[in-house]
Amino acid sequence: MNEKENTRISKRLSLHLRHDPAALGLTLAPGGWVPIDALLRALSITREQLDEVVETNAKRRFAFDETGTRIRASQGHSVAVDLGLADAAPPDVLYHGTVAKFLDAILREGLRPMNRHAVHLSATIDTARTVGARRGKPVILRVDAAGMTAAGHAFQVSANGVWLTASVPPEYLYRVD
Ligand code: HQG
Repeated sequence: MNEKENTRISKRLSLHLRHDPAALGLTLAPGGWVPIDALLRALSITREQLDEVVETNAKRRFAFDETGTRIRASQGHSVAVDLGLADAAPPDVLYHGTVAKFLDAILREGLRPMNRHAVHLSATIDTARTVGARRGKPVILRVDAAGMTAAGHAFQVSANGVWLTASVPPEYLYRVD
């Protein structure tokens, strides 16, 4: 499959596994899983195409279950879903990439999940910069994850290494210049 086709299928997977399964007549089972056979039928793609998209996805956005019969998005959902991720101890420092126009609101009220299920945080500045750059010139915030943990905030890490938390109050945020 060429790169364009791969990206097209990947975007459709993100759309339906994270945001709009109903458009394909699918519902997410607990954990966010959907049966692969139903998904293949709904998208008119083959198992080989699906395997290739999942394996080559640079951000490893999708994961199969241990039986190989179901698939889910590893993070990024807007529909109600409990991924069943266990709480995990984050590194002392995490990062969030955003853009200048959101900065005042973020430093006033903290990071909120907005349309998604959790705030997404990155383990490295580089990844945060890439996330922020989706919207313009990136602005990087350092998150005092150690302080949050000490105060009882829970974190989870997705299968593809994204750190998730319900919200980040402003006192744990520092602008990185
Ligand atoms: C901002 C992509 C105002 C926040 C990426 C962000 C990531 C606030 C936007 C993943 C705010 C939400 C997630 C507040 C947060 N006031 N703005 N209080 N709190 N914001 O897309 O983190 O390619 O939902 O800074 O790479 O940008 O889809 O979150 O700019 O991993 O796999 O509100 O999505 O991954 O935007 O990105 P998003 P995000 P995929």
